[in-house]
Amino acid sequence: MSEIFKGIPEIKYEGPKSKNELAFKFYDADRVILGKKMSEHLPFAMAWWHNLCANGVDMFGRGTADKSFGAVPGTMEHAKAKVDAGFEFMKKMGIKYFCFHDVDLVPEADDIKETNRRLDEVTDYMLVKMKETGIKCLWGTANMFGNPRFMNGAGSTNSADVYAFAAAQVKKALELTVKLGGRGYVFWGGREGYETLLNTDVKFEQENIAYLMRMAVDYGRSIGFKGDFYIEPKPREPMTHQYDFDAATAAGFLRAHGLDKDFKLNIEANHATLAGHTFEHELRIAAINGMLGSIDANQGNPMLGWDTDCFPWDVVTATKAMYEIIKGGGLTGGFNFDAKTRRPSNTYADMFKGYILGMDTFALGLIKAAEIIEDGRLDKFVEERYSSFGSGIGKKIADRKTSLSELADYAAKLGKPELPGSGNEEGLEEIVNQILYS
Ligand code: XUL
Ligand code: CO
Repeated sequence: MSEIFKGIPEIKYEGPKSKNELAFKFYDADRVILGKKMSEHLPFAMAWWHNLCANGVDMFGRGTADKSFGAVPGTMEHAKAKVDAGFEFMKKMGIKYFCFHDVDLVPEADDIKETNRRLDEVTDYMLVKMKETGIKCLWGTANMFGNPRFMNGAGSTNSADVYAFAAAQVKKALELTVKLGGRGYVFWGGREGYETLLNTDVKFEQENIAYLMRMAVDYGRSIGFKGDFYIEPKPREPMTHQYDFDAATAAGFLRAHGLDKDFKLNIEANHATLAGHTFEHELRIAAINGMLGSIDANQGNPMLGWDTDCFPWDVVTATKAMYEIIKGGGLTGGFNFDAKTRRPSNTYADMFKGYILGMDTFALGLIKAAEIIEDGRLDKFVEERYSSFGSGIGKKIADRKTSLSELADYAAKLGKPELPGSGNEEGLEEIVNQILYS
């Protein structure tokens, strides 16, 4: 097999002063931060769909990037060329994981039996490459939104036949994930949502989605899948109302349907901002629910109201995110770059630059988050902020050892409480800036 990304070397760490665009300035895989190597804190993954399939096509024009990798698109030869390209790319980047949808791997045939045969063939080839390189699978998923049959959803469809097809795809994608040793299995809502209540039975649709997930857990466990299942929340796009709106909604859904032991969340930055939240908010909500699973690392464009899947370059957000992840006990998954280069960034070198940017951004975020934690001033402030719950009536509340009557008597004796103290937001932001920029 000949080299595909000719002229692009293995990407090395050269340090913050380097002017080499094809080098890391901050991601130094073996550097130890808070007792762990950077590469262990940051298990980065390549998204098969954006990196190897997306060619820049949008609703106004054709693709700008050539992702044929020397083969004719739509053929099995092309499917294998993508494998060659993907493994060469990951090796040169020092990326240890990949994520995939079933239909990212092979052209879908009219008959599902033939699609599955193609999937078997390509994953045999991938396994060889995985053995050669030591690269692993972070998670797999089934694309249950692209094909027209899913126009009304998959688990939430009005058609029993389409539901059966969705189930068949989940079954196969789970088998492939197990075959490739994947750490996780993702359900992104796809078209699981609705456009208008005038034609929709929301309760029935949500219960059907939960049943599909339950069957997936039962089948997955029966074939030896030991990893986590993930819901990837998103509030809108493609449907006007997506059922997995945000982390809190997804956590509630999982609990309501008894799925919370097997599922965690895959939090995507751009989905968080579409929901009107920050990335760090979604991570905190996942963490406090015991559902901090995996990350789809990207960012939105604040000028645009849709899912732009930009490579992450906002270091402040990455710092806040890494702060939440470390404080939340880390991920069971990793950092999948669900991100694509901009349409005019259409060269092979741009593919590498996108990942260098994303990896350096999270490396900086990790370095700075560790400094904030080691500095300790934020923690100390928060601890003091709630200190009234450490003794007296506050301790009784914290220990759940009081009652409305006792609290009412206490309040009556007090007459009037003092104001609860400054939140010191500006002071804390100054501390974060001081650590970020010194
Ligand atoms: C769509 C999205 C998906 C999922 C996997 O917004 O994020 O790519 O990550 O289906
Ligand atoms: Co995603």
